[in-house]
Amino acid sequence: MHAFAKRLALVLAALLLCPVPDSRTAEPARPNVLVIVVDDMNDWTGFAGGQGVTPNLDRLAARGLVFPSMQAPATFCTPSRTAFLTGVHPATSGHYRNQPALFGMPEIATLPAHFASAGYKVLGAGKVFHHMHGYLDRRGYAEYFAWNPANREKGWPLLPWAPPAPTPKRPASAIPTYTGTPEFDFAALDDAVEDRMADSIDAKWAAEQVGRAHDRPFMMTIGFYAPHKPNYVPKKYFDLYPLEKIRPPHVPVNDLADLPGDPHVKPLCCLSPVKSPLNSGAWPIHKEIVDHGDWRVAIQGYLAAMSYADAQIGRVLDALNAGPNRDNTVVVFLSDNGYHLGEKEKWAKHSLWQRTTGVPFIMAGPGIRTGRYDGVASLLDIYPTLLSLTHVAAPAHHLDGKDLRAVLSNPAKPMDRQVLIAGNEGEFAVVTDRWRYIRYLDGGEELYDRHADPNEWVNLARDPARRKLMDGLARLIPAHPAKSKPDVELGQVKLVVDGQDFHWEAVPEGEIRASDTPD
Ligand SMILES: [Ca+2]
Ligand SMILES: [Ca+2]
Repeated sequence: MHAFAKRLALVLAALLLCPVPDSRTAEPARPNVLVIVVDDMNDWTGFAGGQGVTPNLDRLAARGLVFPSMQAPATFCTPSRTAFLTGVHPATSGHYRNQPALFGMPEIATLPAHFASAGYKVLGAGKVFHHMHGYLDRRGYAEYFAWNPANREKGWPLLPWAPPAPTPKRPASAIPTYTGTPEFDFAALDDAVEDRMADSIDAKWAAEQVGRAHDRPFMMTIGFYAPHKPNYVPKKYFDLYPLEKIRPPHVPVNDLADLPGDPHVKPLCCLSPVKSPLNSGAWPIHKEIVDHGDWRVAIQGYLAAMSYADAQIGRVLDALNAGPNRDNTVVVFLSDNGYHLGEKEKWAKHSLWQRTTGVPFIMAGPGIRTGRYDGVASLLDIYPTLLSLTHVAAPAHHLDGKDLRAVLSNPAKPMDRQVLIAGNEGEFAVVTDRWRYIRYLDGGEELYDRHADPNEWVNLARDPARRKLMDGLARLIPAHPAKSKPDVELGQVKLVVDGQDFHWEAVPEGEIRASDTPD
């Protein structure tokens, strides 16, 4: 070959190997994705104007878009997580309760699995899927950080409230002894133990990963257990909240009188099979807490854990911002559900009210405006929105959420959404920018004007003039929602543990076993 032609060929080959970005023809650069999930964090965060001391989240909020009206698609931990990780609504999948994620639909490409198949290096740590044996769907992960062998085999990477994590002698507070709810506990630990705590260890690992260069775009999913109860966190976080400065929420006398049925007799959510006093029922727990003078004490433990979670998130965000991925990483921050601290005389979550279904949510990064978007949106929207931001093609299965890309670039323009939220099987809420409509299994209804009554104190459902409005909202509730996936389907899907890895496999027809999963 002529020397010039040879050089030209070499140059052309080099150009092919290292294409020069061209706005007309080049594939758009794919940003990294960092998904940060917290457990049971409500909107008492600092950036939402609450009492929580959350400086790291506040900084993320200042450089991103905050969604004050973001809604969880379900009121329990597992279905909310399953929904955002699959893009499939509980009314489509039948995942309403805390069954292991993805039972009955192992063919669904989860967000991590789909991004892995699109070429992303997918990393994970902590509680992203729900915990417990086999709840963690490992498909797609290049690495899932789980250093404790026993917990790894159980699909629960590291328990935050059991050894080797530092814990106090339980119960540590007076509340479990009079409420009978052992999980409802809190204690200030020695500040020196912070680095030995589960969320801290996961944060350290995640920080190392997001702070260094990778050979391809990465997706990091990092989940923190805090502020889920029990709240065992270092004393310095308790010290942020002197008891005398804590302001319990206002709970109007007789707020429950306008609920359908008698909430002090029948459990909330009517035919709910959930009988835990934390979940609903006759609300004895709130009265006991107030009678014992422990309202501020119980709030203090929760807020301390919120600040501890914020500090761990800060470790990850600081590493991201100090490293090579700072300008090319989309950050998504979410909680799987909110939390009652006495509102509606209730503690914990599982209700179809704003206090449970409203979740803190921030997106930040390239292509995302700063400020706030006040319209209603759903955690289901995460999957299609991340596809849009990363130019990853859609998976084979139908996604029930909406792409929020238009909102991210122009938050002033409302989407006018109607969002469906699943409670217990057959119980739903429909939330729009203006209204919240709730319908229970026995036909009981609630209607709240979210503009005039953001605390949802005045149930308008008994006003005949609202009938047409409620009928219109009820039309979003599917006539035939998917039946709940029963736990007995354990035998249809097998958990395969392989070294540090484990995944689900469908058991071939005719080989249905009772269960491959020891307790
Ligand atoms: Ca949760
Ligand atoms: Ca009321």
